[in-house]
Amino acid sequence: MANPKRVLSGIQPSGRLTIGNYIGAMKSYVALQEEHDCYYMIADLHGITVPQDPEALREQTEMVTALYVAIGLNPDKAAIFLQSHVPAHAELGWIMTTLSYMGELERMTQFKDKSAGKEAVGAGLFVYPPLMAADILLYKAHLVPVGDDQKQHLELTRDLAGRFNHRFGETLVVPEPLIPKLGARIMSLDDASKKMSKSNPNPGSYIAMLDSPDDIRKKISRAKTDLGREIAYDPEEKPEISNLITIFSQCSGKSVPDIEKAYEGQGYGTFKKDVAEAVVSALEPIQARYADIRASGEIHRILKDGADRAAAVADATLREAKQAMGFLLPRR
Ligand code: AQP
Repeated sequence: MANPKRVLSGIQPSGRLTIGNYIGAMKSYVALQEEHDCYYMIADLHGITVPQDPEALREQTEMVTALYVAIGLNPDKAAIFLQSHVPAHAELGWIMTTLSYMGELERMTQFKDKSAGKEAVGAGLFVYPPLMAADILLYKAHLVPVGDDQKQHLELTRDLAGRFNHRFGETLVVPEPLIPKLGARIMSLDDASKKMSKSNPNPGSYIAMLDSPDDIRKKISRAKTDLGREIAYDPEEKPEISNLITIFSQCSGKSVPDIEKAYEGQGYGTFKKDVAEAVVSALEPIQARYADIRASGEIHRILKDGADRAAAVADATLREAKQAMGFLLPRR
């Protein structure tokens, strides 16, 4: 490793993962594991900040774990683990909550979006960002690969790390977000003003990584399109087509200008068919590997090994942080 950095990221098992999760975050996970010391968690403690059916939570947790491996993560290189298997997350999460201000948490757009129009809003949703800060800070992560929607939470994490260090002495690392240049915010297929999201009640709004080829074709053929017929990348004027161009580019490896050139003078029909085929081709090998991993029964061993490696790092940071704050530590 030339200049290895510590990397931490995670995904909530709150639904079926979408190509938004894949393009915005997971593709970077794989690229980073070759050069860096990577920790990728399944954020189950975050998942329960909105109500989850216990059976569904178990299934989705296994599904996310198997998808991590299916996209190409190597458990011998990157630690793959459940957030709930490393208790230090909850403990540093509480500490970060005590360092957070109500005003800054009230300004979080994810909290505002997820609580909008709800009569009863769980307190867990409100304190989600300090728990996310703890996830990252426990590993002294330098880099956090995330989609654009997590930028604000990363800013808060940086503020909390700085606040901690200022009050208690240099202990935590201030992390940097790693956000892809293209595909940082894949939008809903039915409304390009909203991001594609796995917990959207309309399955037509997203493409799940495990959708069948036929479902993918149907969903893309029904995806909303802008007025006109020009295939041009212009997120302001043509948000729906620009979203499809982004998906096409990220799934095929073709550049945006090459795609625009190839479809000059053609209508949306042919373009949409080709987008669908690119998505199907990108997901097919992942789906095949996914089936093998689920059948192998390897998931629990991978998670055990990952949690052991993660806990060794996380427990040491937690101990350091508590010592700096003045907690009496148990004698070893
Ligand atoms: N539409 C998206 N485009 C690009 N990146 C995305 N991510 C999520 N949606 C998109 C990125 O995926 C990672 C994991 O996200 P998460 O599961 O922790 O929660 P989220 O950001 O709230 O994603 P979802 O799919 O919308 O989940 P739900 O519906 O459960 O809230 C993050 O890096 C995120 O940026």
